Amino acid sequence: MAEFPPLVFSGVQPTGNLHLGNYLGAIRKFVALQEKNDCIYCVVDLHSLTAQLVHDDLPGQIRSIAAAFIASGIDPKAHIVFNQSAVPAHAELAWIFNCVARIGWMNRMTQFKDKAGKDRENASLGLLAYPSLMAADILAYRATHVPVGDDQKQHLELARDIAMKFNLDFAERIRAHGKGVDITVGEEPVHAFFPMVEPLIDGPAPRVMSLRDGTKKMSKSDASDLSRINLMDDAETISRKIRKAKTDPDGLPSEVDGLKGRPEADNLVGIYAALADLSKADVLTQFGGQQFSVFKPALVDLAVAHLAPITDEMRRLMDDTSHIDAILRDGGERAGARADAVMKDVKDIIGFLR
Ligand code: AQP
Repeated sequence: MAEFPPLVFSGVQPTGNLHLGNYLGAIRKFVALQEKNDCIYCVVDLHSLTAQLVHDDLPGQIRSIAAAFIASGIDPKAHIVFNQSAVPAHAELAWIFNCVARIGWMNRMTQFKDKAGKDRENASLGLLAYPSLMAADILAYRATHVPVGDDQKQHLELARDIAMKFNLDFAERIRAHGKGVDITVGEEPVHAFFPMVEPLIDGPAPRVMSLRDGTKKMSKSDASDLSRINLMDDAETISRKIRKAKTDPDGLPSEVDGLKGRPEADNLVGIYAALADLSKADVLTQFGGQQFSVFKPALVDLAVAHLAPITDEMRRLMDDTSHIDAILRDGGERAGARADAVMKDVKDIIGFLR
């Protein structure tokens, strides 16, 4: 049976300081995946309007995400790095997906519920439709694999639902235009135009939690800067934040089971494991029975050693914006050409004259 050619796509919003959660949940995976895959990495600036309509320095924010990608090791020549608004196909396909997706699907999204809060009537339509644009980002390239943090899992399930509904509703036309690929979904054979995207979420820290509250995810929008380690933090700041990180009075357990019901300890062990490329069990073999007064300094050293070169390179890249802008422009042109080819087929399948 034919398969969609593997293609990795993911994006990061330019909505504030990138933090360790963004890095471990997403950017570090982007870097690892580029060794063996064709990859497209996007600064999703259209999405950022759902968080805040008027930004103080959107160009600077966009450049800083691109700089983080490149400083972390993404190769913008071998792959594609660009900003979403440079490729109109994202918004165009999102409109079509708004007509495919059901309002009930959107209303069930936990991120919408969290971000809209109690005053849902006053949330923007864009915030509700965010997952539809995210599906368009991925499917405008017919991408097959999406590295993301655990918080995006539900949105990717919705992208699959949108792809499936499009495939089924337009099945005859997809066949008539000779544009489909025979795939199996569950047990069912489907002649699909859009692939069923696979989330790539695993790892020891798929959801990095706040340093102040191990039950809340580390987030750009948390009011407390002590809750997160920013990629631009210097060594002294990282050290202060980890030393102040909330913990419980017990030492570290020797087994992973002993982290149950101890979210803060679990989080710090997960961060250590992810940074050291170890499992949590390996970390506990090393530190089981030790107090946080021993573990935290080791975590500081590891985090600083890992992040300092990235921070330095980001600062260097941000000093010469023309270099970043050239990378984004070139990436936008190459992404645009690929997305336009997909959009031509989408328009033929739907029946738009072009
Ligand atoms: N705490 C996290 N742990 C693991 N992965 C995370 N990601 C975000 N937070 C964590 C992953 O980072 C990628 C880019 O995220 P984004 O900027 O596009 O959106 P977000 O999830 O809304 O990020 P934030 O920091 O949490 O922002 P706010 O505060 O605005 O909500 C995604 O792959 C995401 O999974």
